[in-house]
Amino acid sequence: MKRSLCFSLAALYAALFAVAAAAQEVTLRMVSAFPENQFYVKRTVDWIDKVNKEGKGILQINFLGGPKAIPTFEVGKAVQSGVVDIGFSTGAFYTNVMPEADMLKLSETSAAEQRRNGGYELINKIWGEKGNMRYLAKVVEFTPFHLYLNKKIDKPDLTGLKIRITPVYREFFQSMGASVMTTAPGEVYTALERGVIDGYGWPIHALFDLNWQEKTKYRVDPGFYNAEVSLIMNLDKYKALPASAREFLDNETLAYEKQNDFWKTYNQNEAKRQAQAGIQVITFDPATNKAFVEKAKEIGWATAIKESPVYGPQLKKVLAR
Ligand code: 173
Repeated sequence: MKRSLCFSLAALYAALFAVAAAAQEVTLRMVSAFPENQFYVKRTVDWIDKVNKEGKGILQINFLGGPKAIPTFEVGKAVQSGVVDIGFSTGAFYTNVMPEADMLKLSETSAAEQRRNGGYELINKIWGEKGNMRYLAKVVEFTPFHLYLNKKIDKPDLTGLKIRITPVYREFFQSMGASVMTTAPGEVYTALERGVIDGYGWPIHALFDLNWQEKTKYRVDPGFYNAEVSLIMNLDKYKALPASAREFLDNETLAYEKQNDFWKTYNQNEAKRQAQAGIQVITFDPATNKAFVEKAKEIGWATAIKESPVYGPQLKKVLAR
């Protein structure tokens, strides 16, 4: 009799504990600005699975999907307003929230260095103040952008060519005479297929995810800038998290960021894959190549400082070398 009372009390406590834990468990709604068939997103969905396993009773992430849920260029606004809690995006997709969003492409210091040199705090100051966002972690870096073309050029002159862009490439490509057209990644394949564009800006990787190799003849080397893709969160929601959930989320996002060396080998393989797919490299003489990269950087910072006279120079101190 005593024994069974003891058992039933233990069971009762266990049940109460489970109820209390479940009451504390927070579920965050997340969307991706990149299409779901992109490797970035699949890798992030794997990370979410791990978070959800480890976060039982503390925190869960509910992945709602890619641009079909929220269009690419609306994800930043959705995070800012709290329509969703977390966004997986690059800054170029939410310059409609603040111009600073696109400036992280100018990073020459790594995310790890930015955690140490005050960069991470500065980013969070700006993202909080102007975007009502918490910048959780950068999960793609060490990745240059390139110009991809279907017409051959023998010098960095894009006069007469129509190039698909995002804000990442606008001023740089325009400085070479290109006429430009902004599209989300999801629209590039059709634009290439229809011959609406002669080329596009894109990182060294992830062409194959969207089958663009089928419609791409050339890649211009060298690459320039440093692709940034990150997890951003609505700041009110972040602040309202129970301390244990916030600590858990900070740890999980940091652990994800710490895997960024992954991209170094991944990118080497992607370049090989492009060669195997018949994409030819266009490159110039060493002096022209050097000037090409320097011009990208110069135009990038000039634009940043013009668009954000206070934060542009502050960001330069922690991002540039
Ligand atoms: O070209 C793009 O769509 C773009 O701006 C970008 C930025 C970071 C990673 C991938 C693409």
